[in-house]
Amino acid sequence: MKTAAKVAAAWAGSSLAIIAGAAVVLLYLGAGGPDADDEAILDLSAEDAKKVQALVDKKLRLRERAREKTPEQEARKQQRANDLGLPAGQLLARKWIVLDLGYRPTQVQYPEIAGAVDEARWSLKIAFDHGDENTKSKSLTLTLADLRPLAQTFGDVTWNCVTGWSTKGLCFKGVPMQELVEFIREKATQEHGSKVWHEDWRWLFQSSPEGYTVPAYREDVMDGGFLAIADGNGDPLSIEHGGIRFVFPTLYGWKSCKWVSELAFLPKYRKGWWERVACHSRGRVAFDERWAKDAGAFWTLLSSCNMFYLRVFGDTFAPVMQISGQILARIVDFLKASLRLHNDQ
Ligand SMILES: Nc1nc2c(c(=O)[nH]1)N[C@H]1C(S)=C(S)[C@@H](COP(=O)(O)O)O[C@H]1N2
Ligand SMILES: [Mo]
Repeated sequence: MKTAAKVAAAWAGSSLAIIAGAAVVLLYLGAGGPDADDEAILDLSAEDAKKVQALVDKKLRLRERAREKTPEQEARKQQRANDLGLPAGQLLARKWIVLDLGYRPTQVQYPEIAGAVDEARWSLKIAFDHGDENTKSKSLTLTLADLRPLAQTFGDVTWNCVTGWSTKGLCFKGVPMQELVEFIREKATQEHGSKVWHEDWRWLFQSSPEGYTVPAYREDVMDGGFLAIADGNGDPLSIEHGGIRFVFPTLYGWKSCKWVSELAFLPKYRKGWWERVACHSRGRVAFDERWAKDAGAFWTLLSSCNMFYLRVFGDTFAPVMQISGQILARIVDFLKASLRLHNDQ
């Protein structure tokens, strides 16, 4: 097939998937709305009630069976991944794909990184507000001058996106999480005394100026994670790949915030952009932690479409995925706003 025909076919297919997907999201969000009828009152004879119960049981059994994978299916999935040296359920993309909501930090919101990171003006805010008097509006600002002396080289990182593509062999210069946290702890104590830093933080909550937010669990980010300040050669990362951004190799890509501008170290879980509609709280690659429990079916369907296209069209599919993803992000944003369901907290 000619490339143009392939792209057109991929487009048509993914548009359909998105429209179907949006309908399902709408249903899913709508069904969880405040006026869902939880306990319908039925007036059935004992015999009819039995029949209904039998039907329901049968449906439930069918659903269970559809969910279970046979050991052979599991093994095949694992084997396919092993052949590529990738985690289960991932396919190799030759290039490091740029993937985000399509909202880029603008000149107005974030002059430091519009176009390219203005390294002299870049800063990262650490917010310590824990809702008490000691920490109220207390914060800290880190600059690149703070971070550069702490940077190390990270070679051969594999990038795993939750939608099923992976890239191998990425290299970075970055500040290891341990060093970053220790630096923040010391600087916070120096500037604000001992009460702002909570030793027992559990979640790293990352935000960027265009509105992306994402929580990542302490143990996971400490497991080889780092704040990337340059590529392996020491050149700045492109703005498309997030300029100065987090990289958490044990987690799926959505946990690593691009253009990160603010951090909070939280004692309790708080959902971010994707966790509100689709994604798992932890997101560990080794445990296949992709989707939130009740949203799994829809997103599994959508990412299967994605995998299908990736398998058939290879990297030709990347721009289609990017644009479809951006359209999907707009739909989700619209639904979030209009249904006002699923609060951030
Ligand atoms: N600010 C921001 N960070 C983000 C995203 C985003 O949309 N906005 N997308 C996430 C997702 S889903 C992935 S896979 C990676 C993609 O990073 P890349 O574009 O450098 O491949 O960034 C993550 N971080
Ligand atoms: Mo992703």
